[in-house]
Amino acid sequence: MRIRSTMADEVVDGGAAAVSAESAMPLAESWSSAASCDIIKRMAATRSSHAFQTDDRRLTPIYEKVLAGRRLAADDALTLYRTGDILAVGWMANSVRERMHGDKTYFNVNRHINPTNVCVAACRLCAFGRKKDAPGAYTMALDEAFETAASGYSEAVTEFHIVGGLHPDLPFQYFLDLCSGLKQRFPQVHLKAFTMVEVAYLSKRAKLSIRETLEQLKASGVDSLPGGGAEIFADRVRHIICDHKIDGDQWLETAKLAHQIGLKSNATMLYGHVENDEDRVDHLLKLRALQDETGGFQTFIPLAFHPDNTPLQHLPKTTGMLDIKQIAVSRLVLDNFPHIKSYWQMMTAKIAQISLRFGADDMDGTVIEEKIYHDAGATTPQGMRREELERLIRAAGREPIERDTLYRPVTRTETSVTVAV
Ligand code: V47
Repeated sequence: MRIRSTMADEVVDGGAAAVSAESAMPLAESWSSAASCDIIKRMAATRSSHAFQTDDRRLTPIYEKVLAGRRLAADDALTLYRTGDILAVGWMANSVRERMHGDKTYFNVNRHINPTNVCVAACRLCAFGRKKDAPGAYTMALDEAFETAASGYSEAVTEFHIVGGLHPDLPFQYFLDLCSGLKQRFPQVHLKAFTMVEVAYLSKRAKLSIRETLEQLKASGVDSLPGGGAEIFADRVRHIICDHKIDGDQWLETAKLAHQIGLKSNATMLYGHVENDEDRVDHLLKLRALQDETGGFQTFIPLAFHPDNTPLQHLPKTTGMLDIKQIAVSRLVLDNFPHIKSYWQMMTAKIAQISLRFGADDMDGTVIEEKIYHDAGATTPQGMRREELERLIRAAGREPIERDTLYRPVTRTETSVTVAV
């Protein structure tokens, strides 16, 4: 089959001139001058890039769907995972990314607060959680949590990212007081707090429904929820990596209730352990179906498994190829998710930077004090200055945009921080 990109190379001076995703469509047999003018106009209006090419014939129908803005099916997603042609998959993901966001690349200035690492769940994937009396177990008194929040504040943080273990004794009131206390002290900071797993656990401890739990958290100051705890929805995998957590359906149901009461959330997928391609596709399609229903997800964040110091430390680390492929497949399959985040803390800054041309439009934040990955062997720094993040984004040919948690642009001057509403 001929692809119009070949023709486009003929109509533009210098064969290196490029075609955008929009202009590279199947070649019509007759080529009118009006049509070619239209193409040239569109080419001028869009960024130049090289033409789509692949030796893997299985990718051609997927390419056609992507260009036409048609939804990919489970089989398409499997093919994307199984092809060796990472550049062709990246080309398609990048074309979608540029269609949605142009060069814009988002980051925020945030601080992580992990109030406790005490956790009843003992997930095999985790190096962070501790039993109550184990060495290294900690639980912050509320004042300590407020001090922790304040200690990164000189960076003019716009978000507190708050997650922790499932503590068997801390009362629900502790979490409500934590949020209301933070809001009182830092009224302009967005609280992105508690995974679906924590919400479900708190509801049990408080003997409230999930909806009531979410409503009380919202009333205490929670503005949105992070995407953690999703792991892989398939039961077979969950039994191995996180047996005592809520199951996939409960995670999705909790997210749905959060969205219904007006709380946005993110979604994650932990990959690179014992899951297979079918499990990953199943996970992505379940998220896509819920997003069709609620529209409440903002960002999808694929998380590469870090095995060090976990009971699964015999497993190898993910490769750069898989990390990049996962970003690209996520962008292509999750057509209704506004953002795909390449979390630099977990991917490394170098892979995260490259992924900005493979489908990602967000790098997460400056992040003060990350613990979960560093306990599991991450060797990235625990935080990055805003200037450095901006430099990495610019060096990828993208435009850095500081955002708040709801993706509103943040403008800074020497003396003020303004969020466009
Ligand atoms: O749910 C735990 C994962 C998640 C390991 O919403 C591990 O903006 C790799 O969800 N190797 C918590 N991953 C982090 C998280 C997150 C991170 C950044 C941004 C956002 C967001 C959310 O970390 C857990 C689990 O899936 N995790 N242990 C590990 N050894």
